[in-house]
Amino acid sequence: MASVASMLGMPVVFADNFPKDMTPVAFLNTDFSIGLPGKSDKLTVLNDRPVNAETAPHYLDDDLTPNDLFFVRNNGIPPSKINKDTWTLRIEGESAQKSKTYTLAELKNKFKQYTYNITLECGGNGRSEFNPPAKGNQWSTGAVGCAAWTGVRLADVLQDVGINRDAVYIGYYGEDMHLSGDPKKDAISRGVPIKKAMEEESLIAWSMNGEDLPLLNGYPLRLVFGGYPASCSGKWLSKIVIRNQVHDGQKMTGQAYRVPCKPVAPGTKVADADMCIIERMPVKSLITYPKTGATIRLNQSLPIRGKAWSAAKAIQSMDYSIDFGKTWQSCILESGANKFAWQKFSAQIKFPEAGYYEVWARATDSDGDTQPIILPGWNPKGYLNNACHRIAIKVEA
Ligand SMILES: Nc1nc2c(c(=O)[nH]1)N[C@H]1C(S)=C(S)[C@@H](COP(=O)(O)O)O[C@H]1N2
Ligand SMILES: [Mo]
Repeated sequence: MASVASMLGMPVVFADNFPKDMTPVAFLNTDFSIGLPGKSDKLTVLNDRPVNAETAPHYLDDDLTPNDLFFVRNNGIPPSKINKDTWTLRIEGESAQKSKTYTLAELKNKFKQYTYNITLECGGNGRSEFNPPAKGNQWSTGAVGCAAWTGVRLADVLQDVGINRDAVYIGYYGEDMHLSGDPKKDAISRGVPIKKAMEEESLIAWSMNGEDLPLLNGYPLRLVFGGYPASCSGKWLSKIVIRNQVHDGQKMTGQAYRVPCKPVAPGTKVADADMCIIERMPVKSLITYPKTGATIRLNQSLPIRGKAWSAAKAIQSMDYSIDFGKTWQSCILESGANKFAWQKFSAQIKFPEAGYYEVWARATDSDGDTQPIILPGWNPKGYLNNACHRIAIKVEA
């Protein structure tokens, strides 16, 4: 209800009475929807407190995901009343040589600007398929998108401040509010190893596809890290700490964004000490055309299109199967704009006779990692599901 109020700019008069687990009609995809600011009503809204919305595969068919179709994963309540002229980013921490504060204008003027196409995917994307189920947003396949992000290199800014030799990690802080409304609590404060922070594609970005970031994607400033869970890409960014230990902010510790260090049987309870931080998103792909359930005639061939991505240097090959994985044919695979950009694939499929088929798609990356056909390793929080995407096709005589 706090989200409804902030988005409508008016109070929800009887907010206290609203049942906890119910979604306000205003957020449902109906004719009466006020929608999410800057977002298409084609997004599937999973939750309103905090706001979480995903993109169906057939809406990810653009080369770059349009801003209004880019998924939203909030852990708290986004800031309201943002003034980008007075917004600042502070860099400090045990392993920073000094503390420094930059305005947006200073970031833009002082450092070289870069644009990279980078795929962001929530670590919990695909969670809804795990059994026994994992608590958390029941993402289907749509907590992913690829945009052209413009900003400055995080490395350049960190170097301007000065990094001590003992630096091991960076952590971020954003201006969103903890769900409890307690200003002393952070909604989320994660980070990455210093080595990742220093990579050339690691950005502090203010622009997405040539426009200001949408409010829900972190306006006016955010981090962007490809190949890592998107939870590392801090939104509404106001502070970065250079740490001499692994950052221990909100959702860095315990079981959050961690998987068992060694595989476990489904349903196993795993002690915190045996959970390891996710530092790599797995190879994955989506068929973005046609929409599942398409019907064609036997004498037609079916064009398919999609996207593939991984934390590795590149996707090396892309295959499809129409016989439930017995045989695989290769797709045409295009190269990506840069590391961490998703890559387009396509194929023309002929079917042998009329009937029900599934098209399965499987990507293999330059590290030789490939997608599993069935659900990969169960884990308590339901992360890293990179099973092959499947669509249903009816072929009529
Ligand atoms: N400040 C802040 N940064 C954040 C979050 C958040 O709730 N607050 N969510 C994280 C998570 S879990 C994900 S998956 C990505 C989602 O980015 P998007 O909403 O722009 O798609 O942002 C990350 N950065
Ligand atoms: Mo996430």
